[in-house]
Amino acid sequence: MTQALIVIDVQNDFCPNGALAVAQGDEIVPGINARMADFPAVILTQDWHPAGHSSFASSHHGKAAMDVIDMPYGLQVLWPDHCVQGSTGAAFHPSLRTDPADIIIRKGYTPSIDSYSAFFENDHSTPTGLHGYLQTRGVTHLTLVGLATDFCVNFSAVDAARLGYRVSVDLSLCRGIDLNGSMQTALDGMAEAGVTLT
Ligand code: VGL
Ligand code: ZN
Repeated sequence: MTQALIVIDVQNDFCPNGALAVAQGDEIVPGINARMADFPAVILTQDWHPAGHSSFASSHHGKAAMDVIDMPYGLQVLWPDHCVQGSTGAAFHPSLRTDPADIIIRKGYTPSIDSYSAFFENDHSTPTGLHGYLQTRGVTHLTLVGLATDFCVNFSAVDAARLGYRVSVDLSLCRGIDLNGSMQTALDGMAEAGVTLT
């Protein structure tokens, strides 16, 4: 059994004053830093969109942030412009320790598809490569922490459980957006998928 810590999207745009700020998103940074030493493998993910990405409300005429539209791969929430490649908003929170990371997985770079999950884009079929990486390293058990609980942490945890990993989400080191009840839906969905919530 090999354990990995997967730190989801602890980036400036998801922290207070960021473009898609998650309340108290920065509070979890010291606790995440402290946990890194407990794991033989540490993986960071980074939301990494090209300018004009299709998940941005600004890319759709007449649409506003938090509107929901139908995309070829299903429903998509439209977000404020965030985590644009190379921007300060896309950078990791300045206090997050990045040196212990073995690999940084970027996602959301395909212009026409969003990617909440660290494993697959939102079409649920285009892989990010993380599964192959974990398999070749023999990782079987995952602990997920980060932002946002109800979007990227949730989608990553459910995909990981479906791929056969033993998955736990440390909710004390996550913070959520909670859009129209999305937090409860996410907690129920993770539990249903067999994710351990601690
Ligand atoms: C996320 C919305 C859009 C997240 C990323 O990291 O949870 N949410 N892009
Ligand atoms: Zn995004």
